[in-house]
Amino acid sequence: MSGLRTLGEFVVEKQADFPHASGDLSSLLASIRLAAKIVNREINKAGLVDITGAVGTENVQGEAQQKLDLYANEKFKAALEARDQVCGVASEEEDETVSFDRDKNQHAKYVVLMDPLDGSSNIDVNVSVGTIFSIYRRVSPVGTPPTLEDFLQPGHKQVAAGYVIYGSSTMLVYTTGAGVNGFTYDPSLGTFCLSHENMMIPDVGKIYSINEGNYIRFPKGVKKYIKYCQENVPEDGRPYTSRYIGSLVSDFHRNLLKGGIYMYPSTQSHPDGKLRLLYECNPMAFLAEQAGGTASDGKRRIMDIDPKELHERVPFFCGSKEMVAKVEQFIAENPED
Ligand code: P6P
Repeated sequence: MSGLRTLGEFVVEKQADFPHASGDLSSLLASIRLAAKIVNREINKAGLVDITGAVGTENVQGEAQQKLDLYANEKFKAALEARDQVCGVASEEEDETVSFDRDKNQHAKYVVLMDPLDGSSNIDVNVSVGTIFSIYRRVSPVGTPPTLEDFLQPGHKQVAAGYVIYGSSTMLVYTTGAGVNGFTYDPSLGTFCLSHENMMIPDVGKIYSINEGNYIRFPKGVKKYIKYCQENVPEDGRPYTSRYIGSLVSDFHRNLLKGGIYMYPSTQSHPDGKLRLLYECNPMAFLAEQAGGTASDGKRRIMDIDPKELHERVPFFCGSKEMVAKVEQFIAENPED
């Protein structure tokens, strides 16, 4: 176990790896760290105070908004706006992009896209949920309001990405393109401490994560991959196992540690898949690739997809590279009619 190193110290240390780094990204990550602590505090007492449950409104996806969805959205927006590094955000909870209007924000060079509280329908049943974030350099001129083009960038342009998982312990896992590192929150210190240095996902695993309730509506290749997992026992004699929490961050985090594949294919109700390209799939794809894994839509590398719309969805296959390659092979061999 490496000596006690906090997230703040680690980010500054790693900043030195970028000779031209001005410290802006470090400060941006510090604002995400702060918001994560605030949201963590509320989630940990959800159920004791009137902050669980739906608010009776829907987001742009037509999904019931949970009180904590909106709480998390406001806290992350406020933390990002309070500093000088971000000119605007896009969020699952916002129909349009949000431009930060103060002069210091319009001179900022980054935009952030986020799912402030992914899996929030699980909160009332005390299942882990998460925040997902994705950071880009703006492409519009500094000193002006951000434009939609600042947000519609392919995933390979990401400067940084990560998630917070509010689970049995709260962790912040992120990458700036130099590997993946995980920090566990110590509430007694109010600090994230390095607990998982240079995280790597095994090339192959035994876990497949998919909502098999949609089985009859899956593409043929996906059905064949599921049957392959169920009928084949790998050489080590240990069979595959199905694990699906219904919270992307939780399923991804477990697969990152143990090896595995997360799949959300196209279904009848979601012909383009359910997950959003910009603030769910791209950040998780960046993390997966930085940890030695892969992420595709079944055919294309997720991070090569050119976004057309802010909330566009894509089918998502992400995790251990040999497992993603296998399902891609089945999809290629079994084209839809
Ligand atoms: P389903 C949560 O709403 C989410 O976006 C992911 O976190 C999760 O993996 C998926 O949707 C669950 O969707 O259709 O299986 O309930």
